[in-house]
Amino acid sequence: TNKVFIPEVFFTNDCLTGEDVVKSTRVLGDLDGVFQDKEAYGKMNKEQVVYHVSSYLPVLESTPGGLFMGITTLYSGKVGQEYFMTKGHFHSNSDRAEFYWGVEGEGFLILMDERRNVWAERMFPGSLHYIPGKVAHRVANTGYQKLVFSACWPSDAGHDYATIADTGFARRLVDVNGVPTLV
Ligand code: M6P
Ligand code: ZN
Repeated sequence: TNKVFIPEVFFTNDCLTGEDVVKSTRVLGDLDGVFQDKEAYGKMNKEQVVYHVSSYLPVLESTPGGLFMGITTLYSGKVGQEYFMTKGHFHSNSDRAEFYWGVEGEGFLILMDERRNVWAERMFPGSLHYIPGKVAHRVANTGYQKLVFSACWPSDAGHDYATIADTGFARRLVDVNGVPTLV
């Protein structure tokens, strides 16, 4: 089905922009350096949409004690043998935790702790994932349809993309003879 969960929003935020819902899109060109296979990446259309995020922000960013909610739609695809995935991040306030839960489609949540241990949890409609503080997180779509997942995180968590940009994840999720495998 093509049903995507769109919440009815029962809050009015005090955000400076006056927007309750902030939508953002990441195209392939925004993910330079994210995928292993530079040659395959180089040949692909950089305008191709990899994922959309709708963020529900009832309070200002960095407010202590509040919560944010997001819905990410990650399309199916690969760069070389590596599945389309989100950029991934630690939190700027590194001890802040987060929930992810699967809504539609299938994939894996890839997690990495500060000692660079990496593991993955299968995502599917109804799967629930607790991401402890100090654990980097990214999602890969291993299916043939879009993967939709939701997230809830503290409004003072922030995104630390720099650590991942510098050193990446210690393992990658790739298609090995049709089987998603962490290598
Ligand atoms: C989830 C949340 C958001 C995040 C989004 C995309 O909705 O964790 O905070 O922005 O996924 O992930 P990323 O920021 O790593 O691209
Ligand atoms: Zn997060």
